[in-house]
This record gives sequence, structure tokens and C-alpha cells, in this order.
Amino acid sequence: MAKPLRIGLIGCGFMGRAHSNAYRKVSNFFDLEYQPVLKAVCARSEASAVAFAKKWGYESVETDWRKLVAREDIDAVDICTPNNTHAEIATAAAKAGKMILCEKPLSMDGPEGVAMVKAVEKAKVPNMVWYNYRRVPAVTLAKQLIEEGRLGKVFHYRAKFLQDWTISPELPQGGAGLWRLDVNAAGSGVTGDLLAHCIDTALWLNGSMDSVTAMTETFIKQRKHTLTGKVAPVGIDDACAFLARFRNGSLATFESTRYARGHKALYTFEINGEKASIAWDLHDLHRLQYFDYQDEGKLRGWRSIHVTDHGGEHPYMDKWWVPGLQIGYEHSFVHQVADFLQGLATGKPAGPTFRDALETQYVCDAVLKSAKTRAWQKVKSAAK
Ligand code: SOE
Repeated sequence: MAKPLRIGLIGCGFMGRAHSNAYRKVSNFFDLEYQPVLKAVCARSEASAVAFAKKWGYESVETDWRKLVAREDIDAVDICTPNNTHAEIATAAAKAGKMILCEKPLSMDGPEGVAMVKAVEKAKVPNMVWYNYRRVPAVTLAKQLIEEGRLGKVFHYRAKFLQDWTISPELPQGGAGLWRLDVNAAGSGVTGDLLAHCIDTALWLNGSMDSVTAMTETFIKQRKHTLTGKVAPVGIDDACAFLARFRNGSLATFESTRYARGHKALYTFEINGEKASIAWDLHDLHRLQYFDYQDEGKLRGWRSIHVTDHGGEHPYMDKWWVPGLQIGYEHSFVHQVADFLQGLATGKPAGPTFRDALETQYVCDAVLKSAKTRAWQKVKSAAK
């Protein structure tokens, strides 16, 4: 019998659904010592919490997160609320001795993130941040290829995350779904929301960054605020591009926008090494493009690896269907829960931990500061 891990979920939006789906599926596909039990869900609106609980199978509801955090029948708190609430909830949950799974980005900025890291490390509670793209099998395969030394010295890292959903000036800011446009709730725009994903993957695949230089733009300067009904200045970055130097000597470019007409969630990266290159595209997420200069000359060229094989060749895939049948976005969350539970069983915590995610926060801080000062900024280290 698996040991129950009683989950208390806070927030019933898009991420509340993605995480709940992962908790429900993980034990059907992975053999683990722990099994999530959907104990309680919390939302300010009781009607929303009740409807969510019914749909996803939570046993009970709360309308005050403090009550959920204080409950003795909760082992792990999952924070799926807007960014400006992460720190307060996580700090209280750590004090109450709960494990914490926190939606990305960790915090509004680096200093807030430091306090969160201190809280979980002082309380010695397992902690993780939901940077789910690390667990797309093709991305995990990229990590394996790099660790096997197949790329050799890395020269370039290139990443983009392009969307187009905020082009209309009629779109309001604030409130459910649109808090990402409200700087007081989100902290920043595409930098903390989208580039944070690119940065997390990059730090994981290519190590720490040394310095950055950035530019940002806010194309629509004011929008109606959903909560007040009044037109208010827009404080987020709508688009951001930055150059970076990694500590391993490689050069990088990163770009993100919500104004790339035609692109919905085009997250791509490419890494060029001395011996090989790899490229990945979220719109074709089960494929990894790979070029190996050591291939025989007449056959040398980019290969498109369909990352769906079993028998240990392709990460996570033997847990799913049969070779050749692909999986998708939602499965990256299932894999992240599986790794978290595995980490509890082995005592080797699954990343990114709060401390790992603090490094992403430091890069975001440096990027936003550079955009303001128009000067290169050093990136702080989050290492102990
Ligand atoms: C924004 O549109 C968003 O939903 C992000 O908040 C997610 O983190 C990203 O994975 C997809 O886009």
C-alpha cells in the first residue's frame, strides 16, 4: 500500500487544474511509495471551491488559505495563486511544517525569494517550484545528452517564448485570468511569466549566468482594471529581449513577447556546442532535433528524434503507452509530481527547489534592472 500524501491546493485557475490532473494520474502510471490524496481545495469564492472540488475529487473546501495551511490533515500545500501571494502563503506553510509545491515564478523578486528559501530551509520541509518544461521527455533527453558530454564546449544558447494574446487594447488588466497583466499581482510581465521558463531550462541545461543586458517595452500603456473598473497605467513588460553571458563562456539570446501575432505558446531553444547542436520546440514537444558533427560526413545532418521509445532510451516514456505513441503538455506536470514523490522516498529532492528557482528570480531581477538602467548587470548567485 502506498503512503498517502494529503494535498491542500490553493487556487482553482488554469494551474490548479493542471496540478490536480497530475495528482490524479500519477499513481496510475508510476509505481511510487507515496500516493497523492486530494484532501482540500481553497478559493476565496465558496461556490468556485465547491464546483472545483466536485469536478476534481477534493474531499473538502476552504475559503481562507490560513485555515487550509493550519489543518493537521494536510501534508503538502500547493500554491496556485497569483505571484504576489506566493511568499506569504509559502512562509506560513513552512512554519506549519508543510511540504510546499509552488507555482512559478517563485516570487515577485529576488529579495522576496530569499525570505521564502530561508523559511523552507529553516523548517526543513521538502519544496519545489513548478517549472514543468524540464519534464517534457525531449527536454529531459537534451539534459541527458549534455551530461553525457555530447555537445562538448557550448558556444551558444538561444531561447524564445512568443505569444499574441494581449495585442488588443480592449483587454482589461487584473482579476481572475488577467492578473498576469497587473504588475501588483504579477511583479513583471513576460519576464517573470514566460522568460522565467526559458531561464529555468537554460540554467538547468547550461549552468549559471554571469551577466545580462536587456530591453523591455510596454506597448499598451493603460488598460481598464477589472477590479476597479477604472483605466490604470500598465506596469508590466509586454516584451523583453536580453543578451546573456553564461559562466561556462557561452553567449545567449532570449526573447519573449505577448505581441507576436500568430504565436500562441512558441517556446523554442537551441544550443550549439563544439561537437553537436540540439533544438526543441514546444509546438512539436515530443521531438528533439539533434545534429552530430561526429556522424559520417555523407550522412551528417539534423535528425529529428521522436522521443517516444521505451526500454530506458527515452525519459519517462516507458510509463505511458507503447513506443511511438506521443504524450503532451499535461504529462510534464505528472512527471514533476512523480519526481517530487520519488524525491520524498529517496531523500534526494527533485528540482527545481526554492533555492534553484531563486537563481531564476535573480536573472529576472538583473534583466529588469538592465532594461531600466540600459547597462549590463551582474547576476547574483543563489548558491549556499
Ligand atoms: C501565460 O499565458 C502562460 O499560461 C504562463 O503563465 C505559463 O507558465 C506558460 O507555461 C504558458 O503561458
